[in-house]
Amino acid sequence: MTHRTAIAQIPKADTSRTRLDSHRLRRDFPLLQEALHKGVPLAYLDNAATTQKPMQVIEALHEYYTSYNSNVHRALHRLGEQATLRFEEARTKVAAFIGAPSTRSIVFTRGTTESINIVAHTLGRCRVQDGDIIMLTGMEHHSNLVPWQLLAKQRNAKLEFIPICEDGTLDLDAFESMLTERVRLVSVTHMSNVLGTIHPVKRIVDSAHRVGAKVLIDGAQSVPHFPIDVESIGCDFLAFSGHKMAGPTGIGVLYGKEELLEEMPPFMGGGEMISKVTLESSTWAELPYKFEAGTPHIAGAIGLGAAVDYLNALGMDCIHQRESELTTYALQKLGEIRGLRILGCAPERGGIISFIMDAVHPHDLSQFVDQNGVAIRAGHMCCQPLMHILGVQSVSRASFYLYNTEEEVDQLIEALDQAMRFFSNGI
Ligand code: 7TS
Repeated sequence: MTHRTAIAQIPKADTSRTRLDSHRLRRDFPLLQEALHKGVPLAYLDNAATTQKPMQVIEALHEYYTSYNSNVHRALHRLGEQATLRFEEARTKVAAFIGAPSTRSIVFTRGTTESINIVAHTLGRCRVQDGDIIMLTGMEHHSNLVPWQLLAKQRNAKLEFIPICEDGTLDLDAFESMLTERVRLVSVTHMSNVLGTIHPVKRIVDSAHRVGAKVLIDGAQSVPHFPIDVESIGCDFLAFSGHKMAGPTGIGVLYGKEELLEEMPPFMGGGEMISKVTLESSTWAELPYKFEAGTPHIAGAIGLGAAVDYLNALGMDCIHQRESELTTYALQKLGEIRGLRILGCAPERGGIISFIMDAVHPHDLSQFVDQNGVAIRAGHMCCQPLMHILGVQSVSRASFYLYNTEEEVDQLIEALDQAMRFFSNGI
């Protein structure tokens, strides 16, 4: 049996930390080479929903299934050993990527949603009591709201919300004045998937810790786009998804401080998460396996490891810088369209821009620009409470990743112009 060791060419590290060449990087992404709609090139601007995958990731998945497909942590044969090795290597890469002190604090999950649910079901059960407070914001994705609603109902706890300022930032002075010893948990998004606001999570963590609250950061929109170091942020938990960072769907991560993961009961019972089982009771496996019942998404984890390699080789700071440039360009161009309103104008923001156009419903707009090869998202973005706060039913959203270009922004602007003309004349 032979194994290819170099699964795909890893992009060269950009040691000079100069500007990323998005045009060149696009060649790594097969789907971006496709032309949709009668030869019109695809401008994929729905990266907050999911990103495209580079060949390096696709080949890692292919190699697993064709060269060493096997279950992990059980087989003594060579295939099983290789699968286990690659699976655990991926965990090590993920730990290093977010600055986690140990692989024991990295739990593989299905994604951000599952990661948050694990904490709500386990830490929630241990720590949240009658009358306690769980603090969120009004701009959370439903994934970081509904699990806490369920927990609050079960434990007779209260949800409170950090107020949002006009510009889309959080009112942190108000937050600090709301903190009491009843606040058991604070769970906030690092970057809003609607407004693009990047929140100062370190300040939030430090303030919450002063009253003994634990903090979960929803990193679904931050981990893929800029460098994150959990030790310097000091958060207790970080949740994120592989598919938003050039990795496969169905794999995600829960980072947790070891002492908290130790304290928490298991989320699901089954194989792999136990140490000893009798007919009456069981003891639990070591971290992180206590939280990984059943056969995990082996290919997904290995693919995520390949995605981490890919992003590291480009440099997360370079990715952030490139996306900031593109966002500035897009904000300026969109700002020039009459009858278009951009939602949120926080000084610290990432590559997500939501907007509404006077003359066009977001759903119609999304379908119209799709005819011009432009993929944007329309709807409530799984943030219905934020829509209510903003006084809108739904929005249109363009969101960027490392392979997007100024030309694609121009394609969007041209399509929006055409839509504006079409719908103002046509209605
Ligand atoms: N949290 C945030 C901030 C998100 O943006 C999303 C997904 C999730 C949690 C859930 O992630 P999942 O991988 O578990 O589904 N956001 C979006 C979006 O904005 N458009 O589609 C999915």
